[in-house]
Amino acid sequence: MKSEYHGIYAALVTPYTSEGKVDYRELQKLVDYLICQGLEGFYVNGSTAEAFLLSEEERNSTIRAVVEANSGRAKVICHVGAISTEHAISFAKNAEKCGADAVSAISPFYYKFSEAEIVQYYQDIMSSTELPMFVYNFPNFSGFSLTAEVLEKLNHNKNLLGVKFTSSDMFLLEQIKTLHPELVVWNGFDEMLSAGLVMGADGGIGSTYNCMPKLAHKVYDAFEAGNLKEMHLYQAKMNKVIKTICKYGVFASVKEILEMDGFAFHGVRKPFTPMTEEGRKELRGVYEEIIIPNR
Ligand code: MN9
Repeated sequence: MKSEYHGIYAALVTPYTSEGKVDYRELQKLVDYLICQGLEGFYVNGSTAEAFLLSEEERNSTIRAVVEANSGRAKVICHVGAISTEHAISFAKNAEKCGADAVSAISPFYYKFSEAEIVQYYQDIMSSTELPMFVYNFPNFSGFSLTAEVLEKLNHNKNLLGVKFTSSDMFLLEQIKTLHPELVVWNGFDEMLSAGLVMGADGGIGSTYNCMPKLAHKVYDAFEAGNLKEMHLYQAKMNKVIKTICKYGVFASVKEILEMDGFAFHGVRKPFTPMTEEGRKELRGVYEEIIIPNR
């Protein structure tokens, strides 16, 4: 049976004002726009949101603004991960207070924490609220790779609901879903959405879905309809856009494309670099060639 958590979720980007402050109004406009485009939910304060470049207060206000704009229409998952368990718990409590549907957390990073320490970190966060938890597995960035055994340990907690799986290890994705069919697995690399779905993912959470929600949904719908050839075709179209997005910086590029649709986001926070003229031109090219005709 399909879980209530499925489909395409945007890992929301963070809009800024011309002074570099978080622009909550513009963020709320984005939430409304993406719901109208057919997305099933949002991942707030994730990597895509430049969460580790935001202050605690900004992260707390961001989830409040998203829940308010969403107004019960789509699902809202709040990423609460931090290097310190205490901070992560504080973000989780705030997410619960604001009315988020679930939390998610990257494993604590920078120090080489032991597996036991990482397990305890998740247990502590899960015990701090009533909200369900999606463990965020992103070995490239966090340095920690989730295993079926660690998940087994975490699964004793009633609040564990699933995994956001940002890795190209499709074997592991399949193993997780097969060993734990009750858990929800999210595909995390947008360029591999079709592969993740085929190997058992319930849906995808990603940054590029902000700027091509319809095309991403076509991949998902083709999979659901059992039309694998069509699914591959749409994935290949998406990947032409993603290739350009990756070339010029994922977050700056996604924002740049949304600006072509009328949003005002004012770039990315340092040390990320602003969009170049060359990037802007190339992104405009894929926007016109692929995004516009596929919505
Ligand atoms: O977690 C996202 N990863 C990051 C998911 O933001 C670092 C993905 O959506 C990627 O941005 C995307 C492009 O590689 O797949």
